[in-house]
Amino acid sequence: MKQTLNILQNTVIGDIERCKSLSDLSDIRVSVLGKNGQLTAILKNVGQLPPSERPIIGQLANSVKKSISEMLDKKIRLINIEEWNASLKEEVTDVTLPDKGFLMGHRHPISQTITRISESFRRLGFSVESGPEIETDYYNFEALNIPQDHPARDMHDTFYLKSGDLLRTHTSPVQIHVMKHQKPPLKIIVPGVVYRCDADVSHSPVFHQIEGLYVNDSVSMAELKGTLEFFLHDLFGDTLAVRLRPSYFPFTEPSVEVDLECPFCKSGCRVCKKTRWIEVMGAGMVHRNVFRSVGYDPDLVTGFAFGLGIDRIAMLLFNIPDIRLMYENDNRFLKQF
Ligand code: FA5
Repeated sequence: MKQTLNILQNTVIGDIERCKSLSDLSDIRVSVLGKNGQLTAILKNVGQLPPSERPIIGQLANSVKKSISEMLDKKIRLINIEEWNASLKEEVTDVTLPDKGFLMGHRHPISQTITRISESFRRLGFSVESGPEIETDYYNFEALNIPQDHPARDMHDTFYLKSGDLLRTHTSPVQIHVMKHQKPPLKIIVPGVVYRCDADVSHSPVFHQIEGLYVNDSVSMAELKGTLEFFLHDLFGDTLAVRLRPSYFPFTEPSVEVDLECPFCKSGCRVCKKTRWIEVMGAGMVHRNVFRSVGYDPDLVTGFAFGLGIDRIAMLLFNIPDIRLMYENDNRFLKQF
């Protein structure tokens, strides 16, 4: 048995040394050390030997097994290094080739528009505030001089929650949050998401507004007009005319709608619905009742507020024909910006 083991060890070690590939090494491992391998068979039969031989043969078989295993592992490492060196010699890297390019993501047109609008207002000294998207009836309506049963509530197709709260229908409630916690002078803009039960090419159930609020001791309508003209000219170029039309919002008095001369035509087109003007926002002087609801004395402070639809501005800036395109997450659309 001793001789058989010695012969097996010498033969196998010779085979391993001559081996040129990992798959041949794997074959050797299976035929010698595998479940039905030669050495495994010997080890299995050690128990059948006379008791005096068992420990000697057992020890010898285990040491043969150990040296074959070590030899196999050593040879595997050697072949791996040889293959690696050979591939390095064969594969030439041309460092002068141009790279494959880096796939950059795109900022959504709405995010780009918010940044541009915010930068414009920052230059006029406005700071950016935010507020909750889930609102109480009080902040969204009541404190803004829209009591229960006021017909203006119908203009906001509101999503109500089971709790009785609602998804804010405009960014104007943030006026109340900010005024309740800060004293004038105040000069803020509030970009944010708002919700209305409304959907067609120019109406989305989820859209974005920017609220603006300036409160001080003697703010005038002329300042409102100057501020909005500066902003719209900054965004669309100063060749386009801006006009204010009388309107109605319960939280401003007087109230106006602000129109921008159509950037796409001089005589009327599909975008301006042949009117040459595009309505871009609502605005006005803050109503005395709104000041009362936040604890300001309406005889001591005045202010203006405005609210514009960011999505509509983005449609104008980027020439996007349908508001819904901005919410469909279609990469072919988003890649263009
Ligand atoms: C308001 O929401 C007022 N809170 C704005 C305001 C603020 C007026 C402060 C005075 C003082 P209005 O409902 O008109 O107003 O909406 C303002 C703008 O949001 C609109 O001019 C329009 O550009 C945009 N808008 C309204 N509904 C939608 C909609 N469903 N999808 C996309 N944009 C919309």
